[in-house]
Amino acid sequence: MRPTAEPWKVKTVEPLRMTTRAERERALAAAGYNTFLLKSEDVYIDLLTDSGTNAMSDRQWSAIMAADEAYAGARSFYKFEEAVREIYGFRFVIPTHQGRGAEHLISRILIRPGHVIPGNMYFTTTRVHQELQGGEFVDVIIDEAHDATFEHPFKGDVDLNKLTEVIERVGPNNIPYVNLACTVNLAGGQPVSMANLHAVREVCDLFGIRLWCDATRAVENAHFIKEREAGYAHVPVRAILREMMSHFDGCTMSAKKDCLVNIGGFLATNNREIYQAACEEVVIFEGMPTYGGLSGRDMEAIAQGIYEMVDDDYIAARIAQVRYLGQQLIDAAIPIVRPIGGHAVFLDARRFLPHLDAGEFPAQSLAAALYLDSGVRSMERGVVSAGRDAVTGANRHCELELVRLTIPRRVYTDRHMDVVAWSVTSLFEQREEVPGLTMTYEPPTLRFFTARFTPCSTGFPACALGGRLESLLHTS
Ligand code: PM9
Repeated sequence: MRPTAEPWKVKTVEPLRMTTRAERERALAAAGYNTFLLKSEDVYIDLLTDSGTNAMSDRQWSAIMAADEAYAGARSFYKFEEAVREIYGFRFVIPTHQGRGAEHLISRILIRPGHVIPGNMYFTTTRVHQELQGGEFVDVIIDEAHDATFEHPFKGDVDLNKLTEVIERVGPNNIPYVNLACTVNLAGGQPVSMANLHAVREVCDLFGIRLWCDATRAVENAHFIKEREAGYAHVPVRAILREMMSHFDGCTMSAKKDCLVNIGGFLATNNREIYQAACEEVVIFEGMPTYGGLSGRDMEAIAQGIYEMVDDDYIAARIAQVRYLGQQLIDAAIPIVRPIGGHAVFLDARRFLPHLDAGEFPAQSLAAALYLDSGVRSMERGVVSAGRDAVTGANRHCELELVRLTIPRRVYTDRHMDVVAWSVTSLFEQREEVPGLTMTYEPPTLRFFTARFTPCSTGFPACALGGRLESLLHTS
């Protein structure tokens, strides 16, 4: 097959520090076996997240130099607003410091105690803001999304029967909006089809319910529609994104992902009343409606990033790199979530470490073992991330117990992906030796960020795992 490569070249590099196995052991223990608590200088390849870890283009850096840092009405805000209007198609735009800032605003504006918010699988920050307002998230994603092995082109789709059942059970007046994420992060970066968006909109219209979008990775979703949905093969991603967004009353957005920047977010809508309410709320929690917690340079970088993200060649290369890593793991018979998603490859920790039970946090343990082996940082997306039920306090049941290898945009080369694939594969060969973990500190909310653990029983074997980063780097 004719090879393709990224439509960009490297202009600036950031040196990475190589660590020894002993250094990584110390760093991991100091971090309480939680990869979130590692220092980045102790990490070789950082696949913790694609959030705010993007490499910006020379055009974004130039735009930063031209930023207007006025407290109110800055020129940079109007550029940002224009970019969101043009590419997403929403008229009213409010910047926020990041995605959860926008989630906070929409939850405060629309959710009242007793409300139910149907959505296509939970996301950690989204659900916590819904619950803080007294709402309850209800999952209406198709069943296939909870099965890591099931191949389905649009695993982010809503099950219309589930949605209708929830609406009829609690009554449309108790549903402030339906919230759809495109793509679905915790299902493995899986997309929603245009046909499903259309059908969900019809159900919402039938019952007079608003439809809201978590547009955090909607460009990746648009690319999957282009690849997989009949009639879209020759439609530019930019047009697909606009068509997707035309189904929604508004969106929350973490610009730290699709928009190719390091910080920022926004709330955008066509609804004047919601916009007005958001203007009133944003000044309390974020800042003036023309900066919302961002500097002028942040808004400049986002505006430019918004135009770059819908370049068909760029987004195709971005998805191809994720697939490049995922395919190597499939070829090595490593259990991963299928099909390979948009922003990450997800290891299925339950099948990777079948000797550990749920109480031993297999995904957390696998993430720790991978770091020890090669300095690759990943993220648990399983029972720790799912947290506890807001009412009963019990650990939430979680079908998927995953480790996310998240690929930052325009940052790593395919050679880095080779190192990751090699490390995961060698770990798989010694998987019986990976021990479980016990939680020693649990914060009350979003526990995955700061929880601490210790190895059960014997701990991580000193020799069997690891020492590999050194041999990888010093042998040809
Ligand atoms: N996602 C991620 O690594 C950041 C940290 S984990 C809480 O995947 C969706 C679909 C997200 C997301 C963040 C947010 C919140 C909303 N929706 O991190 O506040 O994936 O900008 O966005 C993370 P912010």
